[in-house]
Amino acid sequence: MSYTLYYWPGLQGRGEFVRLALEEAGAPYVDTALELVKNGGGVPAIMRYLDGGDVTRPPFAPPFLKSGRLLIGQTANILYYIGGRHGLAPRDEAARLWVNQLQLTVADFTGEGHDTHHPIAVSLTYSQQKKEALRRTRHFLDERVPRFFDYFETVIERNRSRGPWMAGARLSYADLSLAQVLAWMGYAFPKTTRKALEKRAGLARLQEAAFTRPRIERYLLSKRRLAFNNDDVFRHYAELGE
Ligand SMILES: N[C@@H](CCC(=O)N[C@@H](CS)C(=O)NCC(=O)O)C(=O)O
Repeated sequence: MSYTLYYWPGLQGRGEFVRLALEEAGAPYVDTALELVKNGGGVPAIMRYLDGGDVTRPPFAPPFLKSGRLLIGQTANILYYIGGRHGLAPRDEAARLWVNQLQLTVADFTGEGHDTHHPIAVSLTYSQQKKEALRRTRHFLDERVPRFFDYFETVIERNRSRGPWMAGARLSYADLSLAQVLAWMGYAFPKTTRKALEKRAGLARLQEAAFTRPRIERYLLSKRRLAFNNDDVFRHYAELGE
């Protein structure tokens, strides 16, 4: 069965966490961000579900995924669903919850990364909150990045399977999401990220192992993978110090 992924066109965004899982699974999917409006894609495809008065379980925001009659929102929830169906999550409940917990922690970090350039309001532009963005970024890089990165490094170290992953001996969707976040960080804050990864071999190894998986590598080199850009969740602004 083919899935339909709904996400904003022109950026990787949180939709990328879902794309990476679908790509690794080799699951067929339609990405509405890549479809023309006249073919049912683009922003109208999303608005139909956000605003449609007939949608009984409306999502709050993209990404959301259609699978048959199911309409699933919230990235971690979507991944929980895909992971279970495509071998990207462990089978037993405790381990599945653990992977979900890791995914939610990746989501927390992603939110904090976003708030470096939009610390006051998403309705304001970056240039309307530049001063606050600079202040927020300093705290993010000095305090939050080491805290989150140390946490994930510890998780990898304590994984008894001793492989590159966070949970057990097999890759999970949370590993793919962490690799994505590290890639975003490398774009947004290259100096901090380079230094941070030099000190945390587990994180560097996980990213390398995830992004060199054959299907992922093929995807990253394809046209479907959009370039990093400053409409995205993580952005590069030189004046924020890097
Ligand atoms: N917690 C949600 C957050 C979704 C989210 O913030 N989506 C963004 C794009 S990446 C959006 O369109 N937000 C619109 C809004 O918050 O009003 C998730 O992880 O999926």
